[in-house]
Amino acid sequence: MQYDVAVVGATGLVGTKMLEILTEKNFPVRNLYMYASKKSAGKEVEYKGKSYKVIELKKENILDKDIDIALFSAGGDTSLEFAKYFVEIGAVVIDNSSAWRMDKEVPLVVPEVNPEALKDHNGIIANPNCSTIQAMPVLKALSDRYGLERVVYSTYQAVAGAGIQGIMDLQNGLKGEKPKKFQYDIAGNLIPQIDTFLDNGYTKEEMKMVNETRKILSLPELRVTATCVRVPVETSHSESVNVELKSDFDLKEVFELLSNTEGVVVEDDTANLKYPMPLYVAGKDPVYVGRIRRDYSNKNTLNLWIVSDNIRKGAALNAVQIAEKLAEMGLLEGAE
Ligand code: 2RA
Repeated sequence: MQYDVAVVGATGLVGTKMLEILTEKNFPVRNLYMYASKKSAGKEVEYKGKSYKVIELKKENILDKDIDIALFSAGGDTSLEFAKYFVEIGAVVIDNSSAWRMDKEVPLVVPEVNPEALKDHNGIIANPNCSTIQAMPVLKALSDRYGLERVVYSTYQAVAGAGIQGIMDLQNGLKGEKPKKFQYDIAGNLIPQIDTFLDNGYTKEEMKMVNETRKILSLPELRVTATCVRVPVETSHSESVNVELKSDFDLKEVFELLSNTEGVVVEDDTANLKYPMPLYVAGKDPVYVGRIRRDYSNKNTLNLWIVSDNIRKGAALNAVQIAEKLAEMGLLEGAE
């Protein structure tokens, strides 16, 4: 089966990575359409050695096409305005923005964690937030084996999460220039704010982690809290995750369980100073977990350190994996 694919936001950081991953995976693309805003329309974008002209994202440029999958990474407002036209022509939209993540009619999916949710889609599937995605395969495995009582996230998020301008702020900041994207210097600094503040004192990013974790794991009452921090690292988010389980565990068994979990690599050998680090995880597909240890201050509790490439598994790769899973489950129209 082959598919007509649209990439919406094709010139952005995640859009570019989506194209790279479609290439790496040799995804069966029949026709490819690159969409972006008026500003980028007409630019040339390469895919597998062929040049494609970027199409302006507007209704009439969508309704005249026959598209099977639309991979969106162009921001929430763009998704809210244009996804419906792709749905109208029969495409399945896989959306990287936060626009529909908490909509009851929209599945929020990490393919190795809750693929069954895809069956309920109504044309739109939401890709979770990057910092949520990377914790999911690990927490799902622990949840299935021991049950989850409470999760405490503390994140160390790379500047790539804020797009190309975030990366520029770090690179230019290292040369002494002032930031344009972030409100404070990021080079040589930490910013304990990602996205805007809500009335409850949390940031939107923190509440995304709380709400998305509950939805993906189908645990609406799970006790979850998060503190999200921007760090001067280019790519890959890191997270310290404290997990209280419903039953006690044997640490060796936890190592075994996580070593056998799809999409997860255990990198934990403290005798040889082995643990995952963002610099070395960048460019890789799996979620890496290390520093796995018992939290002696609380019953049935584990401490974990989870690192993953936020542009790959945290965004573009997860979106393409959703498309692959849809195809595998026979939920995509395509052409022989
Ligand atoms: C960030 N989680 O790291 C966001 C991107 N979706 O800023």
